[in-house]
Amino acid sequence: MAEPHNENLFAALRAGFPADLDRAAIETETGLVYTWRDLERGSAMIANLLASLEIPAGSRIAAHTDKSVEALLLYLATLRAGFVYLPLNTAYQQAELDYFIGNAEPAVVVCSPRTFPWLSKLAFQRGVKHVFTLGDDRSGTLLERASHFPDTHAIAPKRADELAAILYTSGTTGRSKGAMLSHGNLASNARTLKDYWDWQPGDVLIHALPIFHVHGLFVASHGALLNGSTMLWLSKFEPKWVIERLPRATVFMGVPTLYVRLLQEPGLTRAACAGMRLFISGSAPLLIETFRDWQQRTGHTILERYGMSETVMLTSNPCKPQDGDRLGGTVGRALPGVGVRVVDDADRAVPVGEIGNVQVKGPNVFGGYWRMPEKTAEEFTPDGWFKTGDVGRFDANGYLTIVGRSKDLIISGGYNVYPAEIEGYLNEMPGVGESAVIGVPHPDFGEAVIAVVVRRAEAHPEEAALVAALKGRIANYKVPKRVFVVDELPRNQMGKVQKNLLRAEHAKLFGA
Ligand code: MCA
Ligand code: AMP
Repeated sequence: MAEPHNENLFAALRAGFPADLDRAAIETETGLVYTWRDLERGSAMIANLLASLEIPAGSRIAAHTDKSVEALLLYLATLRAGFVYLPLNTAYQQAELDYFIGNAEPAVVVCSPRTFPWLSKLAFQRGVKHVFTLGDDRSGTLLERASHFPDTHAIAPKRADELAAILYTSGTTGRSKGAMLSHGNLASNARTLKDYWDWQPGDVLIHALPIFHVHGLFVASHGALLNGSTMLWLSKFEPKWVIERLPRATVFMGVPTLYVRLLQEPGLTRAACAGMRLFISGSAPLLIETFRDWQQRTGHTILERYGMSETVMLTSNPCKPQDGDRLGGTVGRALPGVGVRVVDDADRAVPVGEIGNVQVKGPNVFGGYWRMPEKTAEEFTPDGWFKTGDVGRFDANGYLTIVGRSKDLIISGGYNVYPAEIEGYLNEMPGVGESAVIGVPHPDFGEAVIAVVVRRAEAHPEEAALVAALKGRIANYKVPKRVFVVDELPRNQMGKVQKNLLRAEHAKLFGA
């Protein structure tokens, strides 16, 4: 009898590896070259180690590790062993990690040797059985232990609807929700993008994004792996490193801040970009100025696309000329197989050109939030459309423009910050009565987080002290760049804080 088809995402990615496994798969900025065979063997050894732990099916493997090729191998190993990958931003601090580990209850935590002393304690207190370390220089117990295991491994059989990864996205009420993505969600989106973005046999990707969020982990890595394309792997975004690599590459993906910073480099020229095929931007709105400046400087038109942790990619500007033009200021059309509609508050489609709520449906849309059935139910319409919380409009050609958000969300340098979470921390600080956290335009980060706090009677909370106190508690990108202490917040007749007035007041804080 024929083996049932294995819908494990790793099987799909593995099928994209080239026939010659001795070719370069990944080159790092330190000059290390990993072949496809290295990815195959390395992920097998780690998968065998995970399988040997005798942890239950569906166990979460949490990774709070610096960006490295081995961290990517851990992801691939988790998939192939059939466990659930839980990536955690390295900027997260103790209180944030305590919540994620308490909520997700991973069986395994992998952390950097640097954070091991406190993170292992926190994990063991939360009932985690296994804590391994992984440094960015191939040090640590994960690789030491894995080196004793065989370098072949039969990919665990999975159905498309089985869980592959949980990505925490901050919640509107301040508590993060774990978006549950299945093997099918990720594989279908990866295949759609391979085709729509016209990945070519000789493509080479510059991988400059972190690998603990959708953009760097899924969109970028899956694209290259599925296409058998070499990745020029950067442990962090450094504009000069990217520019040095442009002549050898064909594809680059970045959040708008990366494009803004690259434009500041004199080395960004038409000649440097002559061999490039595609520049892709997403995760936050790309300013039309950046889109135009890029066209002028490089001769290339950035392809902007739109997605979410809950849905992976939803819309994209065209790649192939026959699919149409790339229109700056828009996020393009619904990807093939993905349903996107713009509706009013009663979930009725609004006419073309009118603004409404963006809702989506498709094989890429997640199954729900981890252990939050009520929250999940709230975010879907009765007929199964997911409410993105984004507000947009379609043009007559089906191009979507995101004009705002109904969710109270700030996107700073491509990272999401939920004001309610920061307000919660501020409100607990001595001398603070209440607070309002808002996003204001910022030339580098697109939006910057700032806070307006109301002092308690007789109290004199100071900006520097509040910022310092926050720095120890939350990821640095969430810490307000400025804190203003005031006597009261503007409110409407219903008593609701008028954040729009605060945004207007501080709109020019970081320049026009
Ligand atoms: C760093 N800092 C920031 C940010 N990043 N402040 C605000 N927003 C940020 N994003 C601050 C730090 O707090 C620190 O301040 C100082 O900058 C230097 O920190 P460092 O880590 O050295 O910064 P950097 O290396 O220059 O990082 C900037 C960056 C990074 C490269 C733009 O933020 C980044 O990689 N962003 C990409 C995020 C991403 O991949 N998003 C995709 C999400 P201090 O010294 O005062 O502490 S996936 C997604 O959204 C969806 C689904 C999608 O559609 O893709
Ligand atoms: P995340 O929670 O990290 O998954 O972020 C998803 C959110 O990022 C979306 O709901 C949008 O608000 C925003 N986003 C992603 N791509 C774009 C884009 N190209 N333009 C505007 N907003 C975007």
